[in-house]
Amino acid sequence: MRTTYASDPREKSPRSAGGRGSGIRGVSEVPGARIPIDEQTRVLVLTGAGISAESGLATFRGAGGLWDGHPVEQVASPEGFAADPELVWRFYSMRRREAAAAAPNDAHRALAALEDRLGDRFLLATQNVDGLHARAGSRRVVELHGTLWRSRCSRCLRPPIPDAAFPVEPPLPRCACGALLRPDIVWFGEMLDAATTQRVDRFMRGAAGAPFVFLAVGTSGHVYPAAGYVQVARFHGAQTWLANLDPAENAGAFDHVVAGPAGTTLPRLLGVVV
Ligand code: BJW
Ligand code: ZN
Repeated sequence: MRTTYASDPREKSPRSAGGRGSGIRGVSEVPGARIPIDEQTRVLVLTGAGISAESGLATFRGAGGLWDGHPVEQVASPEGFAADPELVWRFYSMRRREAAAAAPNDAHRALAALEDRLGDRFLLATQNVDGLHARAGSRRVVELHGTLWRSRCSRCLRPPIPDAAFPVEPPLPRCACGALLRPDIVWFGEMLDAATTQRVDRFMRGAAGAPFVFLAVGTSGHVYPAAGYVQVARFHGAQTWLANLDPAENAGAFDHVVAGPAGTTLPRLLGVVV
């Protein structure tokens, strides 16, 4: 049984259909919603670009998946970097500038407030690379797709270095080995860092027997493995919630779907004051 909530608690869901007991496609009209979180509940949150939209940062698929006329895969893939490193560095320098100028919003703050309450029963896995969760005060954060604020060698295995520079034209930054530096970001076709995914896996396994909530926020459910976490969480007994502006690709896999801007829906859903 899936429940869909309108963004305003007084508003009835326009997608009402089916009713109670009608299976995964069943949608009922419920006035508002609050995620049940008690003193035993463990909460795993997955965030995507949508949570930073109210901070003024663009989402990926919002502009038709294009940046400056280039498909995202062209500027966020090892093949794209090999073909045109200057173009890729221009894209990431712009992203660094925009992220540095942005400030966390109420949705980031609501998650930090929930972590304050839950401590080690909370984990935040973000696909975002902007660093806004940490700036809002979140500490138990796993950056699945890396971060804008480090660079690493495109050839050797020297450790990543903190980097907040904005290279836009040659000479592009190079490693001591002579190869080009690149943003420490997980691009399409690249493996996620094993330590980060293991931390998420461990948290899910640790939920055995305890009440467990999985909450995805501001993510279109297109990109794996993050888009599959809802299924894994469900396997581990989680009640699953999605808080998103538009219907996500994997919305059908969630028990509860809440439509609306995260800066409004999250404080209410989590019962926190921001
Ligand atoms: C709001 C809002 C508001 C707006 N409030 N909501 C299984 C099946 C098929 C393919 C694969 C698979 N497993 C792996 C793959 C391949 C690939 C993949 O998933 N491809 C799919 C596109 C089909 N995955 C990978 O390559 C990953 N690597 C991997 O799995 O390695 C092993 C492997 C490799 C190859 C084959 C098989 C296995 C790596 C993925 C790395 C993704 N990297 C990017 C770019 C770099 C980061 C950066 O530069 O920032 O990460 S892609 C891009 O998409 C970015 C994002 O983190 C990611 C997810 O996007 P997100 O966050 O969901 O954003 P949007 O824009 O899509 O959605 C925003 C949502 O917010 C919308 O729904 C709005 O409605 C909503 N919204 N305002 C609430 N105010
Ligand atoms: Zn090197």
